[in-house]
Amino acid sequence: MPKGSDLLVAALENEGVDRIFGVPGEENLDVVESLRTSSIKLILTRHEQGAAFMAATYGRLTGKPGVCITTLGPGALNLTTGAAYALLGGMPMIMLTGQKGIMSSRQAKFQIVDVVGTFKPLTKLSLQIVSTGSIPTIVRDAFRIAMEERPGPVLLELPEDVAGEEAEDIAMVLQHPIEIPVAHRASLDRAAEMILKAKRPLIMLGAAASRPRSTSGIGGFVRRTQIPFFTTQMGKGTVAGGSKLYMGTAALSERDYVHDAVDRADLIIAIGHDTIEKPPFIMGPKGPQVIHVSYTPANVERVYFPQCEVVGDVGPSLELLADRVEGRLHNAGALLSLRESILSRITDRATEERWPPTPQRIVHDVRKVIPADGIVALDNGMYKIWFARNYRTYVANTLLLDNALATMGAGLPSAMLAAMLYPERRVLAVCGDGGFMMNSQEMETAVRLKLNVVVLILEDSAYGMIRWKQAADGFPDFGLTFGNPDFVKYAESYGAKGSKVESTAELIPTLERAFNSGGVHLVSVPIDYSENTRVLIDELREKLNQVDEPAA
Ligand SMILES: Cc1ncc(C[n+]2csc(CCOP(=O)(O)OP(=O)(O)O)c2C)c(N)n1
Ligand SMILES: [Mg+2]
Repeated sequence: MPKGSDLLVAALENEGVDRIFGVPGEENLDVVESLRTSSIKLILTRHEQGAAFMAATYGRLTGKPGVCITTLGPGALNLTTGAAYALLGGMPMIMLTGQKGIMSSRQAKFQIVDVVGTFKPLTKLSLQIVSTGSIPTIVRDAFRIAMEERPGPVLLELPEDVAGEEAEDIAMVLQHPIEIPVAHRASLDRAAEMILKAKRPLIMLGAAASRPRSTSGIGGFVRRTQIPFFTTQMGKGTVAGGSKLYMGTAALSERDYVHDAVDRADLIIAIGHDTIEKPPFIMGPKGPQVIHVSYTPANVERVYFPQCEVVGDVGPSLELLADRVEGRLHNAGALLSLRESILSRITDRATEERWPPTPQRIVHDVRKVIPADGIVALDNGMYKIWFARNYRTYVANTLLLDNALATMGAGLPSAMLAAMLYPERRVLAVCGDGGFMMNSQEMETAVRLKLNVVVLILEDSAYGMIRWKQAADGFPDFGLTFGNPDFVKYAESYGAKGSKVESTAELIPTLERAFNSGGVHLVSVPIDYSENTRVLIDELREKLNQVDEPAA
């Protein structure tokens, strides 16, 4: 007779789950035993947070939920940041947590916290399984909910006694394809009319444009309309940045060079924009009209209140919209004349020899060693703005960054997941010396799994982004610096390889060697963050004055 845990694992197999990340506890031992004889691989991590970031990134890259498992109380609570990462980032994920027996327990309240309650605001669904008979339907429902637009995390708590209980051999619920409805004809007609009337239209690609299911249809819309586009940080790559219509990425909310085009546009077609991202532009009473095209209606915010919404499956809806306007747009390229000046300002100082290297130089050199389909996964720090702004992407989901929860600590685990899914591609994690140390213990997991992954650590011995904001806000320099381990020795202690870049010219050859030698390789390089203030504050403020003068 099967046990509850056997039914759970059979239900996961029924969903096509091939691996589960986590740190089991006593309360999961029945599930671990059921996994042992299943087709599912158990991937142990060294912290539950790493497991959650990997599972969420699995969901992000495949569109199917990634699964992680932890014990009750302390283990489950270590999933909170990962749950929030998946919730804000729209990444499908299933979290399985253990619990003491619910029918009777001899351990009183030892280790018990209300996990299901804790996760209610951090998930789309948080539920305790109370009987073996409901397992097949609950699991099927959990996967559907996690995957449905907008995707996100689901938590299922399986108490120890339900897991160990003998159960009837219940049939699994079969899956079937589910299509998302296409936008209503009336909304397409309205949007087409606005596009046909626009004098200076612009397309913006946002976070939901990067969902695996979206990426194919969007390129066609851009090609057929020939309207230039810019992207949000999380919308990079869906349409190749090498395209002649790419105008830039909005890494800041206003005043950057890309905003020269945004500010002049009279219509923005925002495809897949999700207001969990730091605003890519600020709508105001006088600004451009906005058409929101996405799977779900727009959230109305003070900075985002579209005048028209095209809600439905993005690719097919855009195809219908393109049918209505193709060949009839006389102003499609009106803003293209700004492209050259925007893009050339962005690449300023990208080849400078200065030591330590500038962020622009580091982004430039990384691009040189990463092929078009290679994946760069960022942690969170100052360099994220530089990568979002300067790194050109040619393939969807090849720059994995988190502009939603913007948590530190996800760089290494998300890169590891990419390396597991795409062993044939180059994968690079780019981390600050602060963020790397938040989950650096997963180096052991990476070595144990024999992954090919390079980690570039940008050393400034500080929580640089906050230090920069502190200075920009006029506060004295205080409280944000720290010391670092010797990263080469640190890597070696895990059985990984380590290199230190000693001159700017050495960055590319060091990264090349790291990729060519295979395995897990840490490369540390110092970074000259004086560029943060010089460019992102002084230069952009200066530009604003120049723009303002003629108008005054
Ligand atoms: C988990 C978490 N803690 C704190 C922050 C706030 N924060 C954002 S960036 C940053 C500093 C990052 O330092 P580092 O990783 O060294 O990158 P750097 O900016 O120095 O390049 C901090 C503390 C955060 N986003 N996430
Ligand atoms: Mg730092």
